[in-house]
Amino acid sequence: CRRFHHKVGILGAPLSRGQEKEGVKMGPDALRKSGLLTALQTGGYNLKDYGNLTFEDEPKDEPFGIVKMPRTVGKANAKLFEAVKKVKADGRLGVILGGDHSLAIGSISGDAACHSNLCVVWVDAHADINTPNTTPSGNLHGQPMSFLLKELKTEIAGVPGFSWLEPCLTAKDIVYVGLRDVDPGEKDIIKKLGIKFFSMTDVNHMGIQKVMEMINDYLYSRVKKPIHLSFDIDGFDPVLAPATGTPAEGGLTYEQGIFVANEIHKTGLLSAIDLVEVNPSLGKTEEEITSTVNSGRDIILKALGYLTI
Ligand code: EXY
Ligand code: MN
Ligand code: MN
Ligand code: MN
Repeated sequence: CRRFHHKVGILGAPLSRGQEKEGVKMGPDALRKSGLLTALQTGGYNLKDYGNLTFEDEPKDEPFGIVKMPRTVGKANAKLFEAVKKVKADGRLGVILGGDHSLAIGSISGDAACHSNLCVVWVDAHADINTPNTTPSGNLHGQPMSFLLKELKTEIAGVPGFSWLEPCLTAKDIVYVGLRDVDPGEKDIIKKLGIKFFSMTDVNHMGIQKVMEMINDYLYSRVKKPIHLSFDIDGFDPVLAPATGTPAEGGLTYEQGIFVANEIHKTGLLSAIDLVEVNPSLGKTEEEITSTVNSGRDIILKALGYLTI
């Protein structure tokens, strides 16, 4: 165990305009209040809190096609990109508290600016790979992957607010875990680009241990590469994590999620983690909120090796 080797940087990113439910702005503070930072301090981590970024709505942010709030989401991501670059330049493992999943555009780009060979493990019920042309909702939190992939660069050309962005990943650098609500257009893209994925059906059939072994072989067993873990709380089953904007039945159990985080910790290659889509205002009871927030907190702690022997 290398519990004490990590220098960690916490960064709140209350980005919410990638979807339409206000409460996701409260995700970072809810995660902070869960005892995340205290646990890490007590655990002996060298911790720096970079605070929460603030994001403003851009005036006259007209839709691009049906894509909503492109300038606002683009500018917020440009700010996050710079902030994550700073955390990485400080030599710290980045912990990005969301916020909706569109923040992965800035977060992963910032991480990749420091690590040109970055790979990504994306835990989610959704593939978030719609393009501005395939999106059924116009919500940018369903599209971040298409903004990050070099293969899809032409698909995102001209979206206002993103002129700063240069796609940093290729299709072979990413793996999905937990998929169960994927749009037809997304399935086509995943197939065409040959993106590796483990749906919930795969997890149920082969077991999470086998899935993580295969991810290990596929992504980083031959050449060691830094890992960005982008963890959408809706990857978990809604029984466990109901306080989120787009819940989907039949998700990961607590133990399966924690297993994923622990396996990634064990590689020693974690560079940054996003914990996104916690929306405290969508919990129907205090218990629903606590269960959602604490599950997210535990993913972060486990990915950082907290209390791991
Ligand atoms: N695929 C749907 C869309 O593009 O609108 C739903 C996306 C939900 C995205 C959530 C956060 O992962
Ligand atoms: Mn450890
Ligand atoms: Mn997502
Ligand atoms: Mn999702």
